[in-house]
Amino acid sequence: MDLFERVKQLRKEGAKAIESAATEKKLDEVRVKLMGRKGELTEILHAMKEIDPQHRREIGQEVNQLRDQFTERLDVSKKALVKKMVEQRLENERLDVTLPGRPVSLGTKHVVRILQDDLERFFIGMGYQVVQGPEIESEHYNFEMLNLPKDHPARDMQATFYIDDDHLLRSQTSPVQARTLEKHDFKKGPLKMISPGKVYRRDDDDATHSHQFAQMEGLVVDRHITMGDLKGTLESVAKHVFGQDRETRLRPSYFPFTEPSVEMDVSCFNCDGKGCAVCKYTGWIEVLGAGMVHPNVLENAGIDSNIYGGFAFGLGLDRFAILKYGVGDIRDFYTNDVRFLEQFRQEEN
Ligand code: FA5
Repeated sequence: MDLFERVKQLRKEGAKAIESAATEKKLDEVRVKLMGRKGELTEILHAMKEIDPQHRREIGQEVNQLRDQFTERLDVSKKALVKKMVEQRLENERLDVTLPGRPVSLGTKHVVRILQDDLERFFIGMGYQVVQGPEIESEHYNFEMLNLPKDHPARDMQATFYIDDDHLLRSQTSPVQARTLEKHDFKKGPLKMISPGKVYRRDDDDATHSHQFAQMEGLVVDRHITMGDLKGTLESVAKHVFGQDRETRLRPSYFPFTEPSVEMDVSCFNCDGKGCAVCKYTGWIEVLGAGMVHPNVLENAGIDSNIYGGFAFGLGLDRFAILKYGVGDIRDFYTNDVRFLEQFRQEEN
């Protein structure tokens, strides 16, 4: 085929190839094929050496013209492809800002925490301060300061999780009593405090016992505090939490750090006091221990027990929650089934 024919054919084929390149990559391949160093136009230029000078000029003009033409078409095609790509991306990534947002599901407070917050407000309203104590406690505060010397048999009831010989996960919130008594300055007024928090025991877990649970300690020390003050306080707490109708009773008990000591029971929510498996067929569920602060506890903290006296109580927040909400098993508080926990959303305050 003579060179004129090749140019003519290349003009046709080149235009078609440029037109049908659907992507920028394909278009670039076409460019290289037509105009690259080893491309078809270059080949024609090389072949021009072999023809006579008169035709060479003519062909040269045609080839130049064709190169200009290809350059322009490639340019136009590239612009069109880029525009198409941008439009397509804009379309794909279109954001409808008018769509309603996805709802964020909010967690709820844990039911024991809800009760704790409620009781804190109740006691703050009666002039109590809220005090925190450590969960890893020394034997000194967990036992000794509370009138439980080493080898005292009552320690066995609370044999618990030891960290080392002198430290344990506190078995009760009562050590906060001792810590606060040591620091309190009675010249500034009486001591009225509560201390909520987690405690740990080697208890056999059942419907009303867990190896970890929450207590709220209470302590009032001043001159002339009587058992009547204790009884009135406990009854008003019980009425506040359980309403006027649920029955309560105080029963004599023993704690080394109070004398006399009592325990308060609330009538069983499950059987209304008739007796069932939840209350171990007694009709009552124990919710707190309490009593008049033992003189030794005051003296251990450097307070003259001839002048000052007081009452203390330690209530089980989980037990309160069980009774208030009719929960069949304390373990439901700790297995973290959100369906269980969400039921108390409306109690949140
Ligand atoms: C005490 O822990 C004393 N520190 C309470 C106290 C404080 C008495 C101040 C006097 C003065 P007790 O071991 O009875 O006492 O526990 C108190 C309350 O914690 C119980 O009434 C009960 O409501 C709760 N409780 C006890 N053991 C468990 C358990 N294993 N699981 C859940 N709640 C418990």
